[in-house]
Amino acid sequence: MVCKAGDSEFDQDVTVLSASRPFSVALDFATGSLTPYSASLVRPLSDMASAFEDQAAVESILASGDDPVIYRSYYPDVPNEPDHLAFLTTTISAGTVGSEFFMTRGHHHYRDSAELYVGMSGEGIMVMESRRGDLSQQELAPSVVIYVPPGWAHRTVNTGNVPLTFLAAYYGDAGHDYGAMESTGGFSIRVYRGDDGPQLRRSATRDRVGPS
Ligand code: S6P
Ligand code: ZN
Repeated sequence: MVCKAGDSEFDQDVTVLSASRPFSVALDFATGSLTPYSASLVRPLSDMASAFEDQAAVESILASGDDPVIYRSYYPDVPNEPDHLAFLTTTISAGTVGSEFFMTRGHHHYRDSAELYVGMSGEGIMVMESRRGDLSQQELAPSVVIYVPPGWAHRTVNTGNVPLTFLAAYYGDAGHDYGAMESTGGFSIRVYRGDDGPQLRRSATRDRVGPS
């Protein structure tokens, strides 16, 4: 669900920015909100149901009438052009679907290009997977900066009991490609709540869905 300036309950805080001139925004490290922002995206479970491994758990949550917000992002108005630096904040709620932690959908960039993440509050794990299948996991926490090299798909997982907020900056023309990972059943590893903390295990859905 994408909300543009002018159609959300936060309208009173929205000012249309112009990135043709310098601008600044206020960043709330606890909530992840940008003030002002130009657009926001709210991703409920029903919007990304297939991302989670335990489909019975997904159906059970949705059948109960609940549709938790998995994450929310705030965007300033930066053009999708090569010389611009796009950035946004994301807040992932705390929780699990079955035992799998709430997480982002995860993507490649259409143009393989680097991205920078800065942790603001909460704790989590970034799962990264290169086009040739190399894997990396990095802990994301306040003041931690994570460099995502070109060609590495990335997904962020909230492994804590409070919301995980972070800022990400990437090339304006990078684009977001969700299909490349989803067409093969998603990332090779998933993050679950274990008795002694987060557990990373091989995904059962990986390669179950193959390109046709
Ligand atoms: C953008 C950057 C992040 C994600 C956000 C949501 O390039 O990687 O800001 O967009 O965390 O993730 P996703 O995979 O659902 O778009
Ligand atoms: Zn990205």
